[in-house]
Amino acid sequence: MARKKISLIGGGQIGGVLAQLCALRELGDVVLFDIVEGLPQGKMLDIAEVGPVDRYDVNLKGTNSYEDIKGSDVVIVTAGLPRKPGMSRDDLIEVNSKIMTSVAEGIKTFAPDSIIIVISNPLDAMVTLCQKITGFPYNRVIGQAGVLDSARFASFIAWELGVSVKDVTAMTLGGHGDDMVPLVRYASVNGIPVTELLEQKYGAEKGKEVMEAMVKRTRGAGGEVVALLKTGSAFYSPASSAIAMAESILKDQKRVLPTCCFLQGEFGVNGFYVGVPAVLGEKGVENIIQFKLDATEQAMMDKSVAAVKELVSTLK
Ligand code: TXD
Repeated sequence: MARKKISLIGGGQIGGVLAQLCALRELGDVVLFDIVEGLPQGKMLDIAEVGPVDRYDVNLKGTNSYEDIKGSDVVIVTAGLPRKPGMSRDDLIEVNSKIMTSVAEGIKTFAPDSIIIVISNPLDAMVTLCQKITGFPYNRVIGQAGVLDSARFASFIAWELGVSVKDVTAMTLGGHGDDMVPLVRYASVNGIPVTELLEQKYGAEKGKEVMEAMVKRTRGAGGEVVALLKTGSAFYSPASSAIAMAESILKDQKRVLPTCCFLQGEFGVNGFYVGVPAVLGEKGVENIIQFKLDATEQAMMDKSVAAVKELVSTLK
């Protein structure tokens, strides 16, 4: 099997962790691109030099030239500014749109057959823009938000119930904003509904309140990290989340991961990028898994989609 190639556009906080994770998992050869001279070269040299300790053997290259991304199977984009305390993700749209425009042109020219995973914020708008400029088919341009938002939700549930995070499944749908939709009904501990476990622990009413608080914390979880860091946003968790998606694509694993996908009628949404469960394999999005939302969930989904629509409408 030919060795895979992953290119990372943006060599900042998330980009650096992405590169290290690609190396540790030997996903393939890795190129790290940034416009700042020396930054991607320095990070990749640093990661490469510890191969003998961590025992990975892949080619790692830092670059300021798009030529080097030629032949990429997967491209992950983190180029763009992160939030500062008090900012919403949407405040980043103007400056990050300009950056995304140049990035998408670079990918279109030099890696026309790649599958793109966008991480830059505001996520739903940046994926939309990236697809428009590259003109790639929708299945090959996707965004990372749901894997992380879901992991945060699952973490809070595990901590609350005192069980291993490994045994909790939970999922969020919708846009990557304050109106995201954590799916309470389907959150489980090895298949046992979390709602039932909370009711056992606290009684019906208090159980509901505790769940509501976890939903609220999930929605604000990115901001919670920003407020603590003060100088940027979360970077370990978005990197790991995007790597789970990239790995499923590179190894054709067909994992079902909440992914920001272009919808054409699914969940009642037409013509917008929104987070939904998708099968990720060698073709990118190979299937969108649909199921019936109840009235409350559908109302939350509609609200989240409305926010995405409004955000996307401000794209120039
Ligand atoms: O889950 C998610 N989707 C996210 C997204 C979770 C957390 C943060 N998320 C967003 O990712 C965040 O709001 C930012 O928009 C991106 C990247 O976050 P990161 O923390 O890595 O930001 P940095 O450290 O500032 O890195 C950005 C890099 C930096 O090195 C710049 O020099 C570079 O982007 N940059 C560019 N690279 C290529 N091309 C251009 N034009 C460019 N402009 C800046």
